[in-house]
Order: sequence, then structure tokens, then C-alpha cells
Amino acid sequence: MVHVAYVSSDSIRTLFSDAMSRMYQQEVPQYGTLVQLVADINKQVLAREPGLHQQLQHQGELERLSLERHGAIRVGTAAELNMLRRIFAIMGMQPVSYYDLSEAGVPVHSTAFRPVDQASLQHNPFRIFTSLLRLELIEDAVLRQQAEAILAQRDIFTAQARKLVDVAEAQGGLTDAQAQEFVAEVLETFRWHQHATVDHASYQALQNSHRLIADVVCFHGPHINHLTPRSLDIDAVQQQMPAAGISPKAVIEGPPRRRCPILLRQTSFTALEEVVMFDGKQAGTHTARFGEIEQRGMALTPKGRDLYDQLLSRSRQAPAQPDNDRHQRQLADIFADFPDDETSLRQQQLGYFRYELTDAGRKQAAQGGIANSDDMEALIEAGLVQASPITYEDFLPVSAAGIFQSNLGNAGHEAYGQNASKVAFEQALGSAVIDEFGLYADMQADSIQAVRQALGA
Ligand code: OOG
Ligand code: NI
Repeated sequence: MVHVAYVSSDSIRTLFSDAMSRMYQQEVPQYGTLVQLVADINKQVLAREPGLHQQLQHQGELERLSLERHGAIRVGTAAELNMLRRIFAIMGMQPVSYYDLSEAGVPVHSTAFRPVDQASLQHNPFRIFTSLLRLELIEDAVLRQQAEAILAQRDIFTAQARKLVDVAEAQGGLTDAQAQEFVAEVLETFRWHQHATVDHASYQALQNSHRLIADVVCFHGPHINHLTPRSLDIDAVQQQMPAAGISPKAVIEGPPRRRCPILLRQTSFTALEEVVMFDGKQAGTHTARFGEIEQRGMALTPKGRDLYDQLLSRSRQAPAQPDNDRHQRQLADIFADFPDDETSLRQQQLGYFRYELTDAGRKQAAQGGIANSDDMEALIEAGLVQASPITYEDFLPVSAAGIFQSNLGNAGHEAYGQNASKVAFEQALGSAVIDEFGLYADMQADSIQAVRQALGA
């Protein structure tokens, strides 16, 4: 029997994220400028902070630094979301977490497709924040039916992409040639289309209901609306963007700058106004596509996340500040209540950590271990074990809403009356979403288990 080798899903994801990056830099030249700015600042930070350089190297994150980016798309139907789940699975990306944005006046709910195990994350952590339009939130019944009818007519996938998904699922993988073709075909789904699928009046009516609805409904496909490189100093990027000719949103979302970074900080540049042809003839404009930067910190436990949510909501009740500097100072004052050293974060079980033997610990293990290898804090104290924070790989709904909003212009929308609808989302998706806390807890538990096994007498 001939043995056919299939390409790993990790490699397919890298092919895909590279292709996306190339396409987006061509489509949105400012994104290329942003990537360059982020890379320059990352280089400066690594030169300035040897400790951080060493930590990233130790965690295997140095190689993935320039690879790290996320993207976002918005789809209109359950069938589209369902097909995306099958496509992303071939790239080793699973749906993690459920995000309800309706509370923030954005008529979508979302998940993030991303790699989940340690080795795959290290290989390439590329993820796609994927939102499904909630048509039931369009108040006007006639408009709602019109939107449904328009969406029912489009197929956002090429015939060959559909065929290759079937092939991959049937044979359990793709050959090298098939993987190349699969990535090229899937890329078509995320390409920008200058021609809207509707006339200008329909676009305007949908736009008036909510700008996001027009963005999802009036085009051939879910154009990638941003890509996001990973920055090691988001404050510096925010500050230097204007000089590079990029206009950033007013404030950085998420927690303030800290000694021990937590969760995720994000900022973006505002959307481009692009020429669109309606009905093949009438020119107009549409704004949807932008660029974003992220800085990632430690994943928090449910207890840590509660504290974060509490402090964040306290900061949102405080008076809005006119600029990012003052916003950050106010945030920092409020977050003074969040411990900012690794020992406290660990001992108070606010963050997730990966435990491993030190050189002394390995020596001890080789000499037969020790009687009590259960208490990680005692082992750290004894110099046998070290702990390093586990990086947060997910998203924050309040920050995501801020990113959405900054790119929908000033025409905000009040909160939608309906509640989160995780069940409906999972039904559309065709599977449950994975609980993010479970993933981090497992990583931490596995590392503790490995230490105990190695040290146990
Ligand atoms: C997604 C906005 C959310 C993030 O990084 O939080 C997001 C969108 O605008 O479609 O990408
Ligand atoms: Ni984003």
C-alpha cells in the first residue's frame, strides 16, 4: 500500500496566516506600515529589556513573536458559520469561548477559532475572531426579511474550497499540493470586493439600521476586516502611530500598563473610507477595514477575571478622560487593587502559571526525588521549581465592543434588549464552544503533574 503523507494542520494554519497577511498588506497598505512600526518597537523593547528577551525565549515565544496576529470576520448565516468551523478545523483551529456583543449595541455574537494545545500555540497562535450577525435584532421586519433574502443568495465559499473540505474530512488530512490549493481557495472567501451586491438605496437602509448590518449583508463575502500583530509595548505604538501617518483610536482598551501584564491590551487605527460600486454603476463609500495591535499578558483564573471585571466596570463609571494618557492614569489608579507581582498573583490564585523544574530541581530528581513534592510554593521557595505566567490567548468582550465601535463611526447604537444566546450560536456553529478557563487550568495542572512525577520519591 502506498503511504500518503498529509501536511500537519499547524503547517496549513501558517500557510494560511502568511497568505492572509500578504493579501491584507496589499489591500490595506497602512497595515504594512503598522506591522513595520510594531516590529521596530519590538526590537527596541527586546534590546532594552534583556529579562523580557530571556523570558520570551524560555517560553518559546520569541520565534512566534513576528508570526503572532489575529484577524476578524463577520458572517451572516448559520450555514456560513458552520462551514467556517469545518474549514478552520483543517487548520487546527477550534472555537473557543462565546462573546455576546449585543449588550454593547453590536448585533452579533462571536467566538474565536484558535489552536488549543501548547505545541500548536507555540507553532503559530493565529486566531480569527468570528462574529455571526443576529438578524433577529433588526427591529424593522421588512428590512430583516430583505437582509435574509440577500444573504440566502450568496455563497461565500468557492466550489473548490467546499470540495477540498470534503476531501480533507474524508481522508483525514491534505497532501502538500492539496493544502496549497486549499489555502488559495479559502483565501478567496476573505478577499475585499469593491462591488456591493445591492443597490445604493438598500445599502443605505441597512446602514441606517446598523452600520455593521450593511457591512455583513451587502458584500459577496466576509472580507477580513483587520489583522493584528503582537506588540511588546503598545503604549509606544499608540504614541508613535500619528508620526507614521496612522490615526489611532482614542484610547487603548483593556487593563493598564503593569509590571506583570494581564490579559490583553488593544488599540486600532480607524477604518478606511473605500470606494464601492453599487449595482455595478453607482459609486459610494464604505468603511469597514482597519488595523489593530495587541499586547498579551497572563491568563487569569475565574477569580482573577472577576477582579478584572470589577475594576474595569469601576473605571467605566469614572468620568471619561479626554485622552489616552489621562485614561491610562485613571485606569492605573483603579487597578492598584490588582496585585502586580508574580508571587501574589500565584499565591492568591489570580493567574495561571506553568510550573517546571529548575536546574537544582532536575538534579534533585536525578538523585531520586524528594518525599513531599506536592506543595508547589514550598518547592519554589526551595529553589527546585519555577513558575512562569501562561499567556492569555483569548479576547475580552468589553474591549472587542470598543474595537467594533471605534470602527463604526460615531453612530453608536444602544444596547439590544435581547440576552446572550449561546445555545443558538452553538446550534449555528454545529458544535459547542470550548471553555477557555478549562484550557488554561489543564495547562497549569499538566505542568504540576509533570513536576510531581519528576520529583516524586
Ligand atoms: C471584531 C472586533 C473584535 C478584537 O480584537 O477584540 C476584535 C470586528 O470588528 O469584527 O477583533
Ligand atoms: Ni481584533
